[in-house]
Amino acid sequence: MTTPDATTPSTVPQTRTGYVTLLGRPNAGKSTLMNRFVGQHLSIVTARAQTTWQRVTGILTVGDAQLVFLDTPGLLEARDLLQRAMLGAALEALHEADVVLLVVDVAQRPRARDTGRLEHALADARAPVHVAWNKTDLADSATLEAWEAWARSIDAGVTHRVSALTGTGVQALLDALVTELPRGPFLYPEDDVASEPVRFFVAELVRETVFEQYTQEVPYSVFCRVEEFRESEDPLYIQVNVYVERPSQKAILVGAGGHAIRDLGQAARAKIEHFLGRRVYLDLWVKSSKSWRRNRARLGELGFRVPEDDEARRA
Ligand SMILES: Nc1nc2c(ncn2[C@@H]2O[C@H](COP(=O)(O)OP(=O)(O)O)[C@@H](O)[C@H]2O)c(=O)[nH]1
Ligand SMILES: [Mg+2]
Repeated sequence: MTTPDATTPSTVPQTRTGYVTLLGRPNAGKSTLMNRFVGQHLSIVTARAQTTWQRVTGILTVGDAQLVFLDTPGLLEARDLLQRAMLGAALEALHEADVVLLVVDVAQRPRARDTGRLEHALADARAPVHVAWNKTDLADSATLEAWEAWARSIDAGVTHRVSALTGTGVQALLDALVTELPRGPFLYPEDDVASEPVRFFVAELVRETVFEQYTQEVPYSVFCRVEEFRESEDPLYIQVNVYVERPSQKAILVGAGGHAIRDLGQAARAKIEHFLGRRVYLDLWVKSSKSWRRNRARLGELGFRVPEDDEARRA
């Protein structure tokens, strides 16, 4: 290859850049994998399914390549309006992809219900597909072989064995993804890791902590929003409204003598301080917003986009 001289710049950029959309069933490890790629805890991770509600962007610039990862909510059966918005966000990110990265939990055996969902989504993919067999640290060879057989049967794309948790295979996967990126100028400054505002991450860290500290359906009824962010104060003052769907859940969140909300505040504050690298005063206000998961206007205010024509319901 010849080096273009300084006076006549080449019209073909030397850099590669593009969107890598992570797609898969709930709990497959999509968010863990994206965090591993970018080396930061950007997308919330919990042991429970359906915790990523909106898409989260993670940016990685290595050498001449910039990968813009889109972490998405899982491909699920959308029953309520929030789930329809979640599925809509996943399908929208699929359409923006330059490369699709299908993430599969191979600690579980393939079941028709799961593979059917994945096949349905892949039928819509216009970009090249790579498959990450994730959780190989837990998988046995018979299960892996069953998944490989499925991938061959549908001609799914190039497959990679990884563990997002331990990091095994992740570098090789990354190298393979880079080769798929189209040539073009970087979409973001080289040092950027995220595109969402800091407030988004703060609210998500509170929500992640809710998943860790409360059981059953409660975390699925909670949405968090930063209402105030006073940068000039030390410690930094942050007020977060924690919305629940019913007044009875408000009592659960606060707990007897306010113990539960105090524990939530302490644990969330520690995460936010780690994320921001400075001292924080976290002020949590619990509020009730009746059945917000089913309320189109309310979801809109909270930043969700519920598909009008319901592409999500048909999917
Ligand atoms: N053992 C193991 N657990 C994993 C791996 N990747 C993710 N997990 C766990 O699987 C659960 C779901 O992960 P998450 O990233 O939230 O999945 P998502 O719903 O696809 O975004 C969490 O408890 C993770 O710690 C992996 O490679 N190995
Ligand atoms: Mg997730």
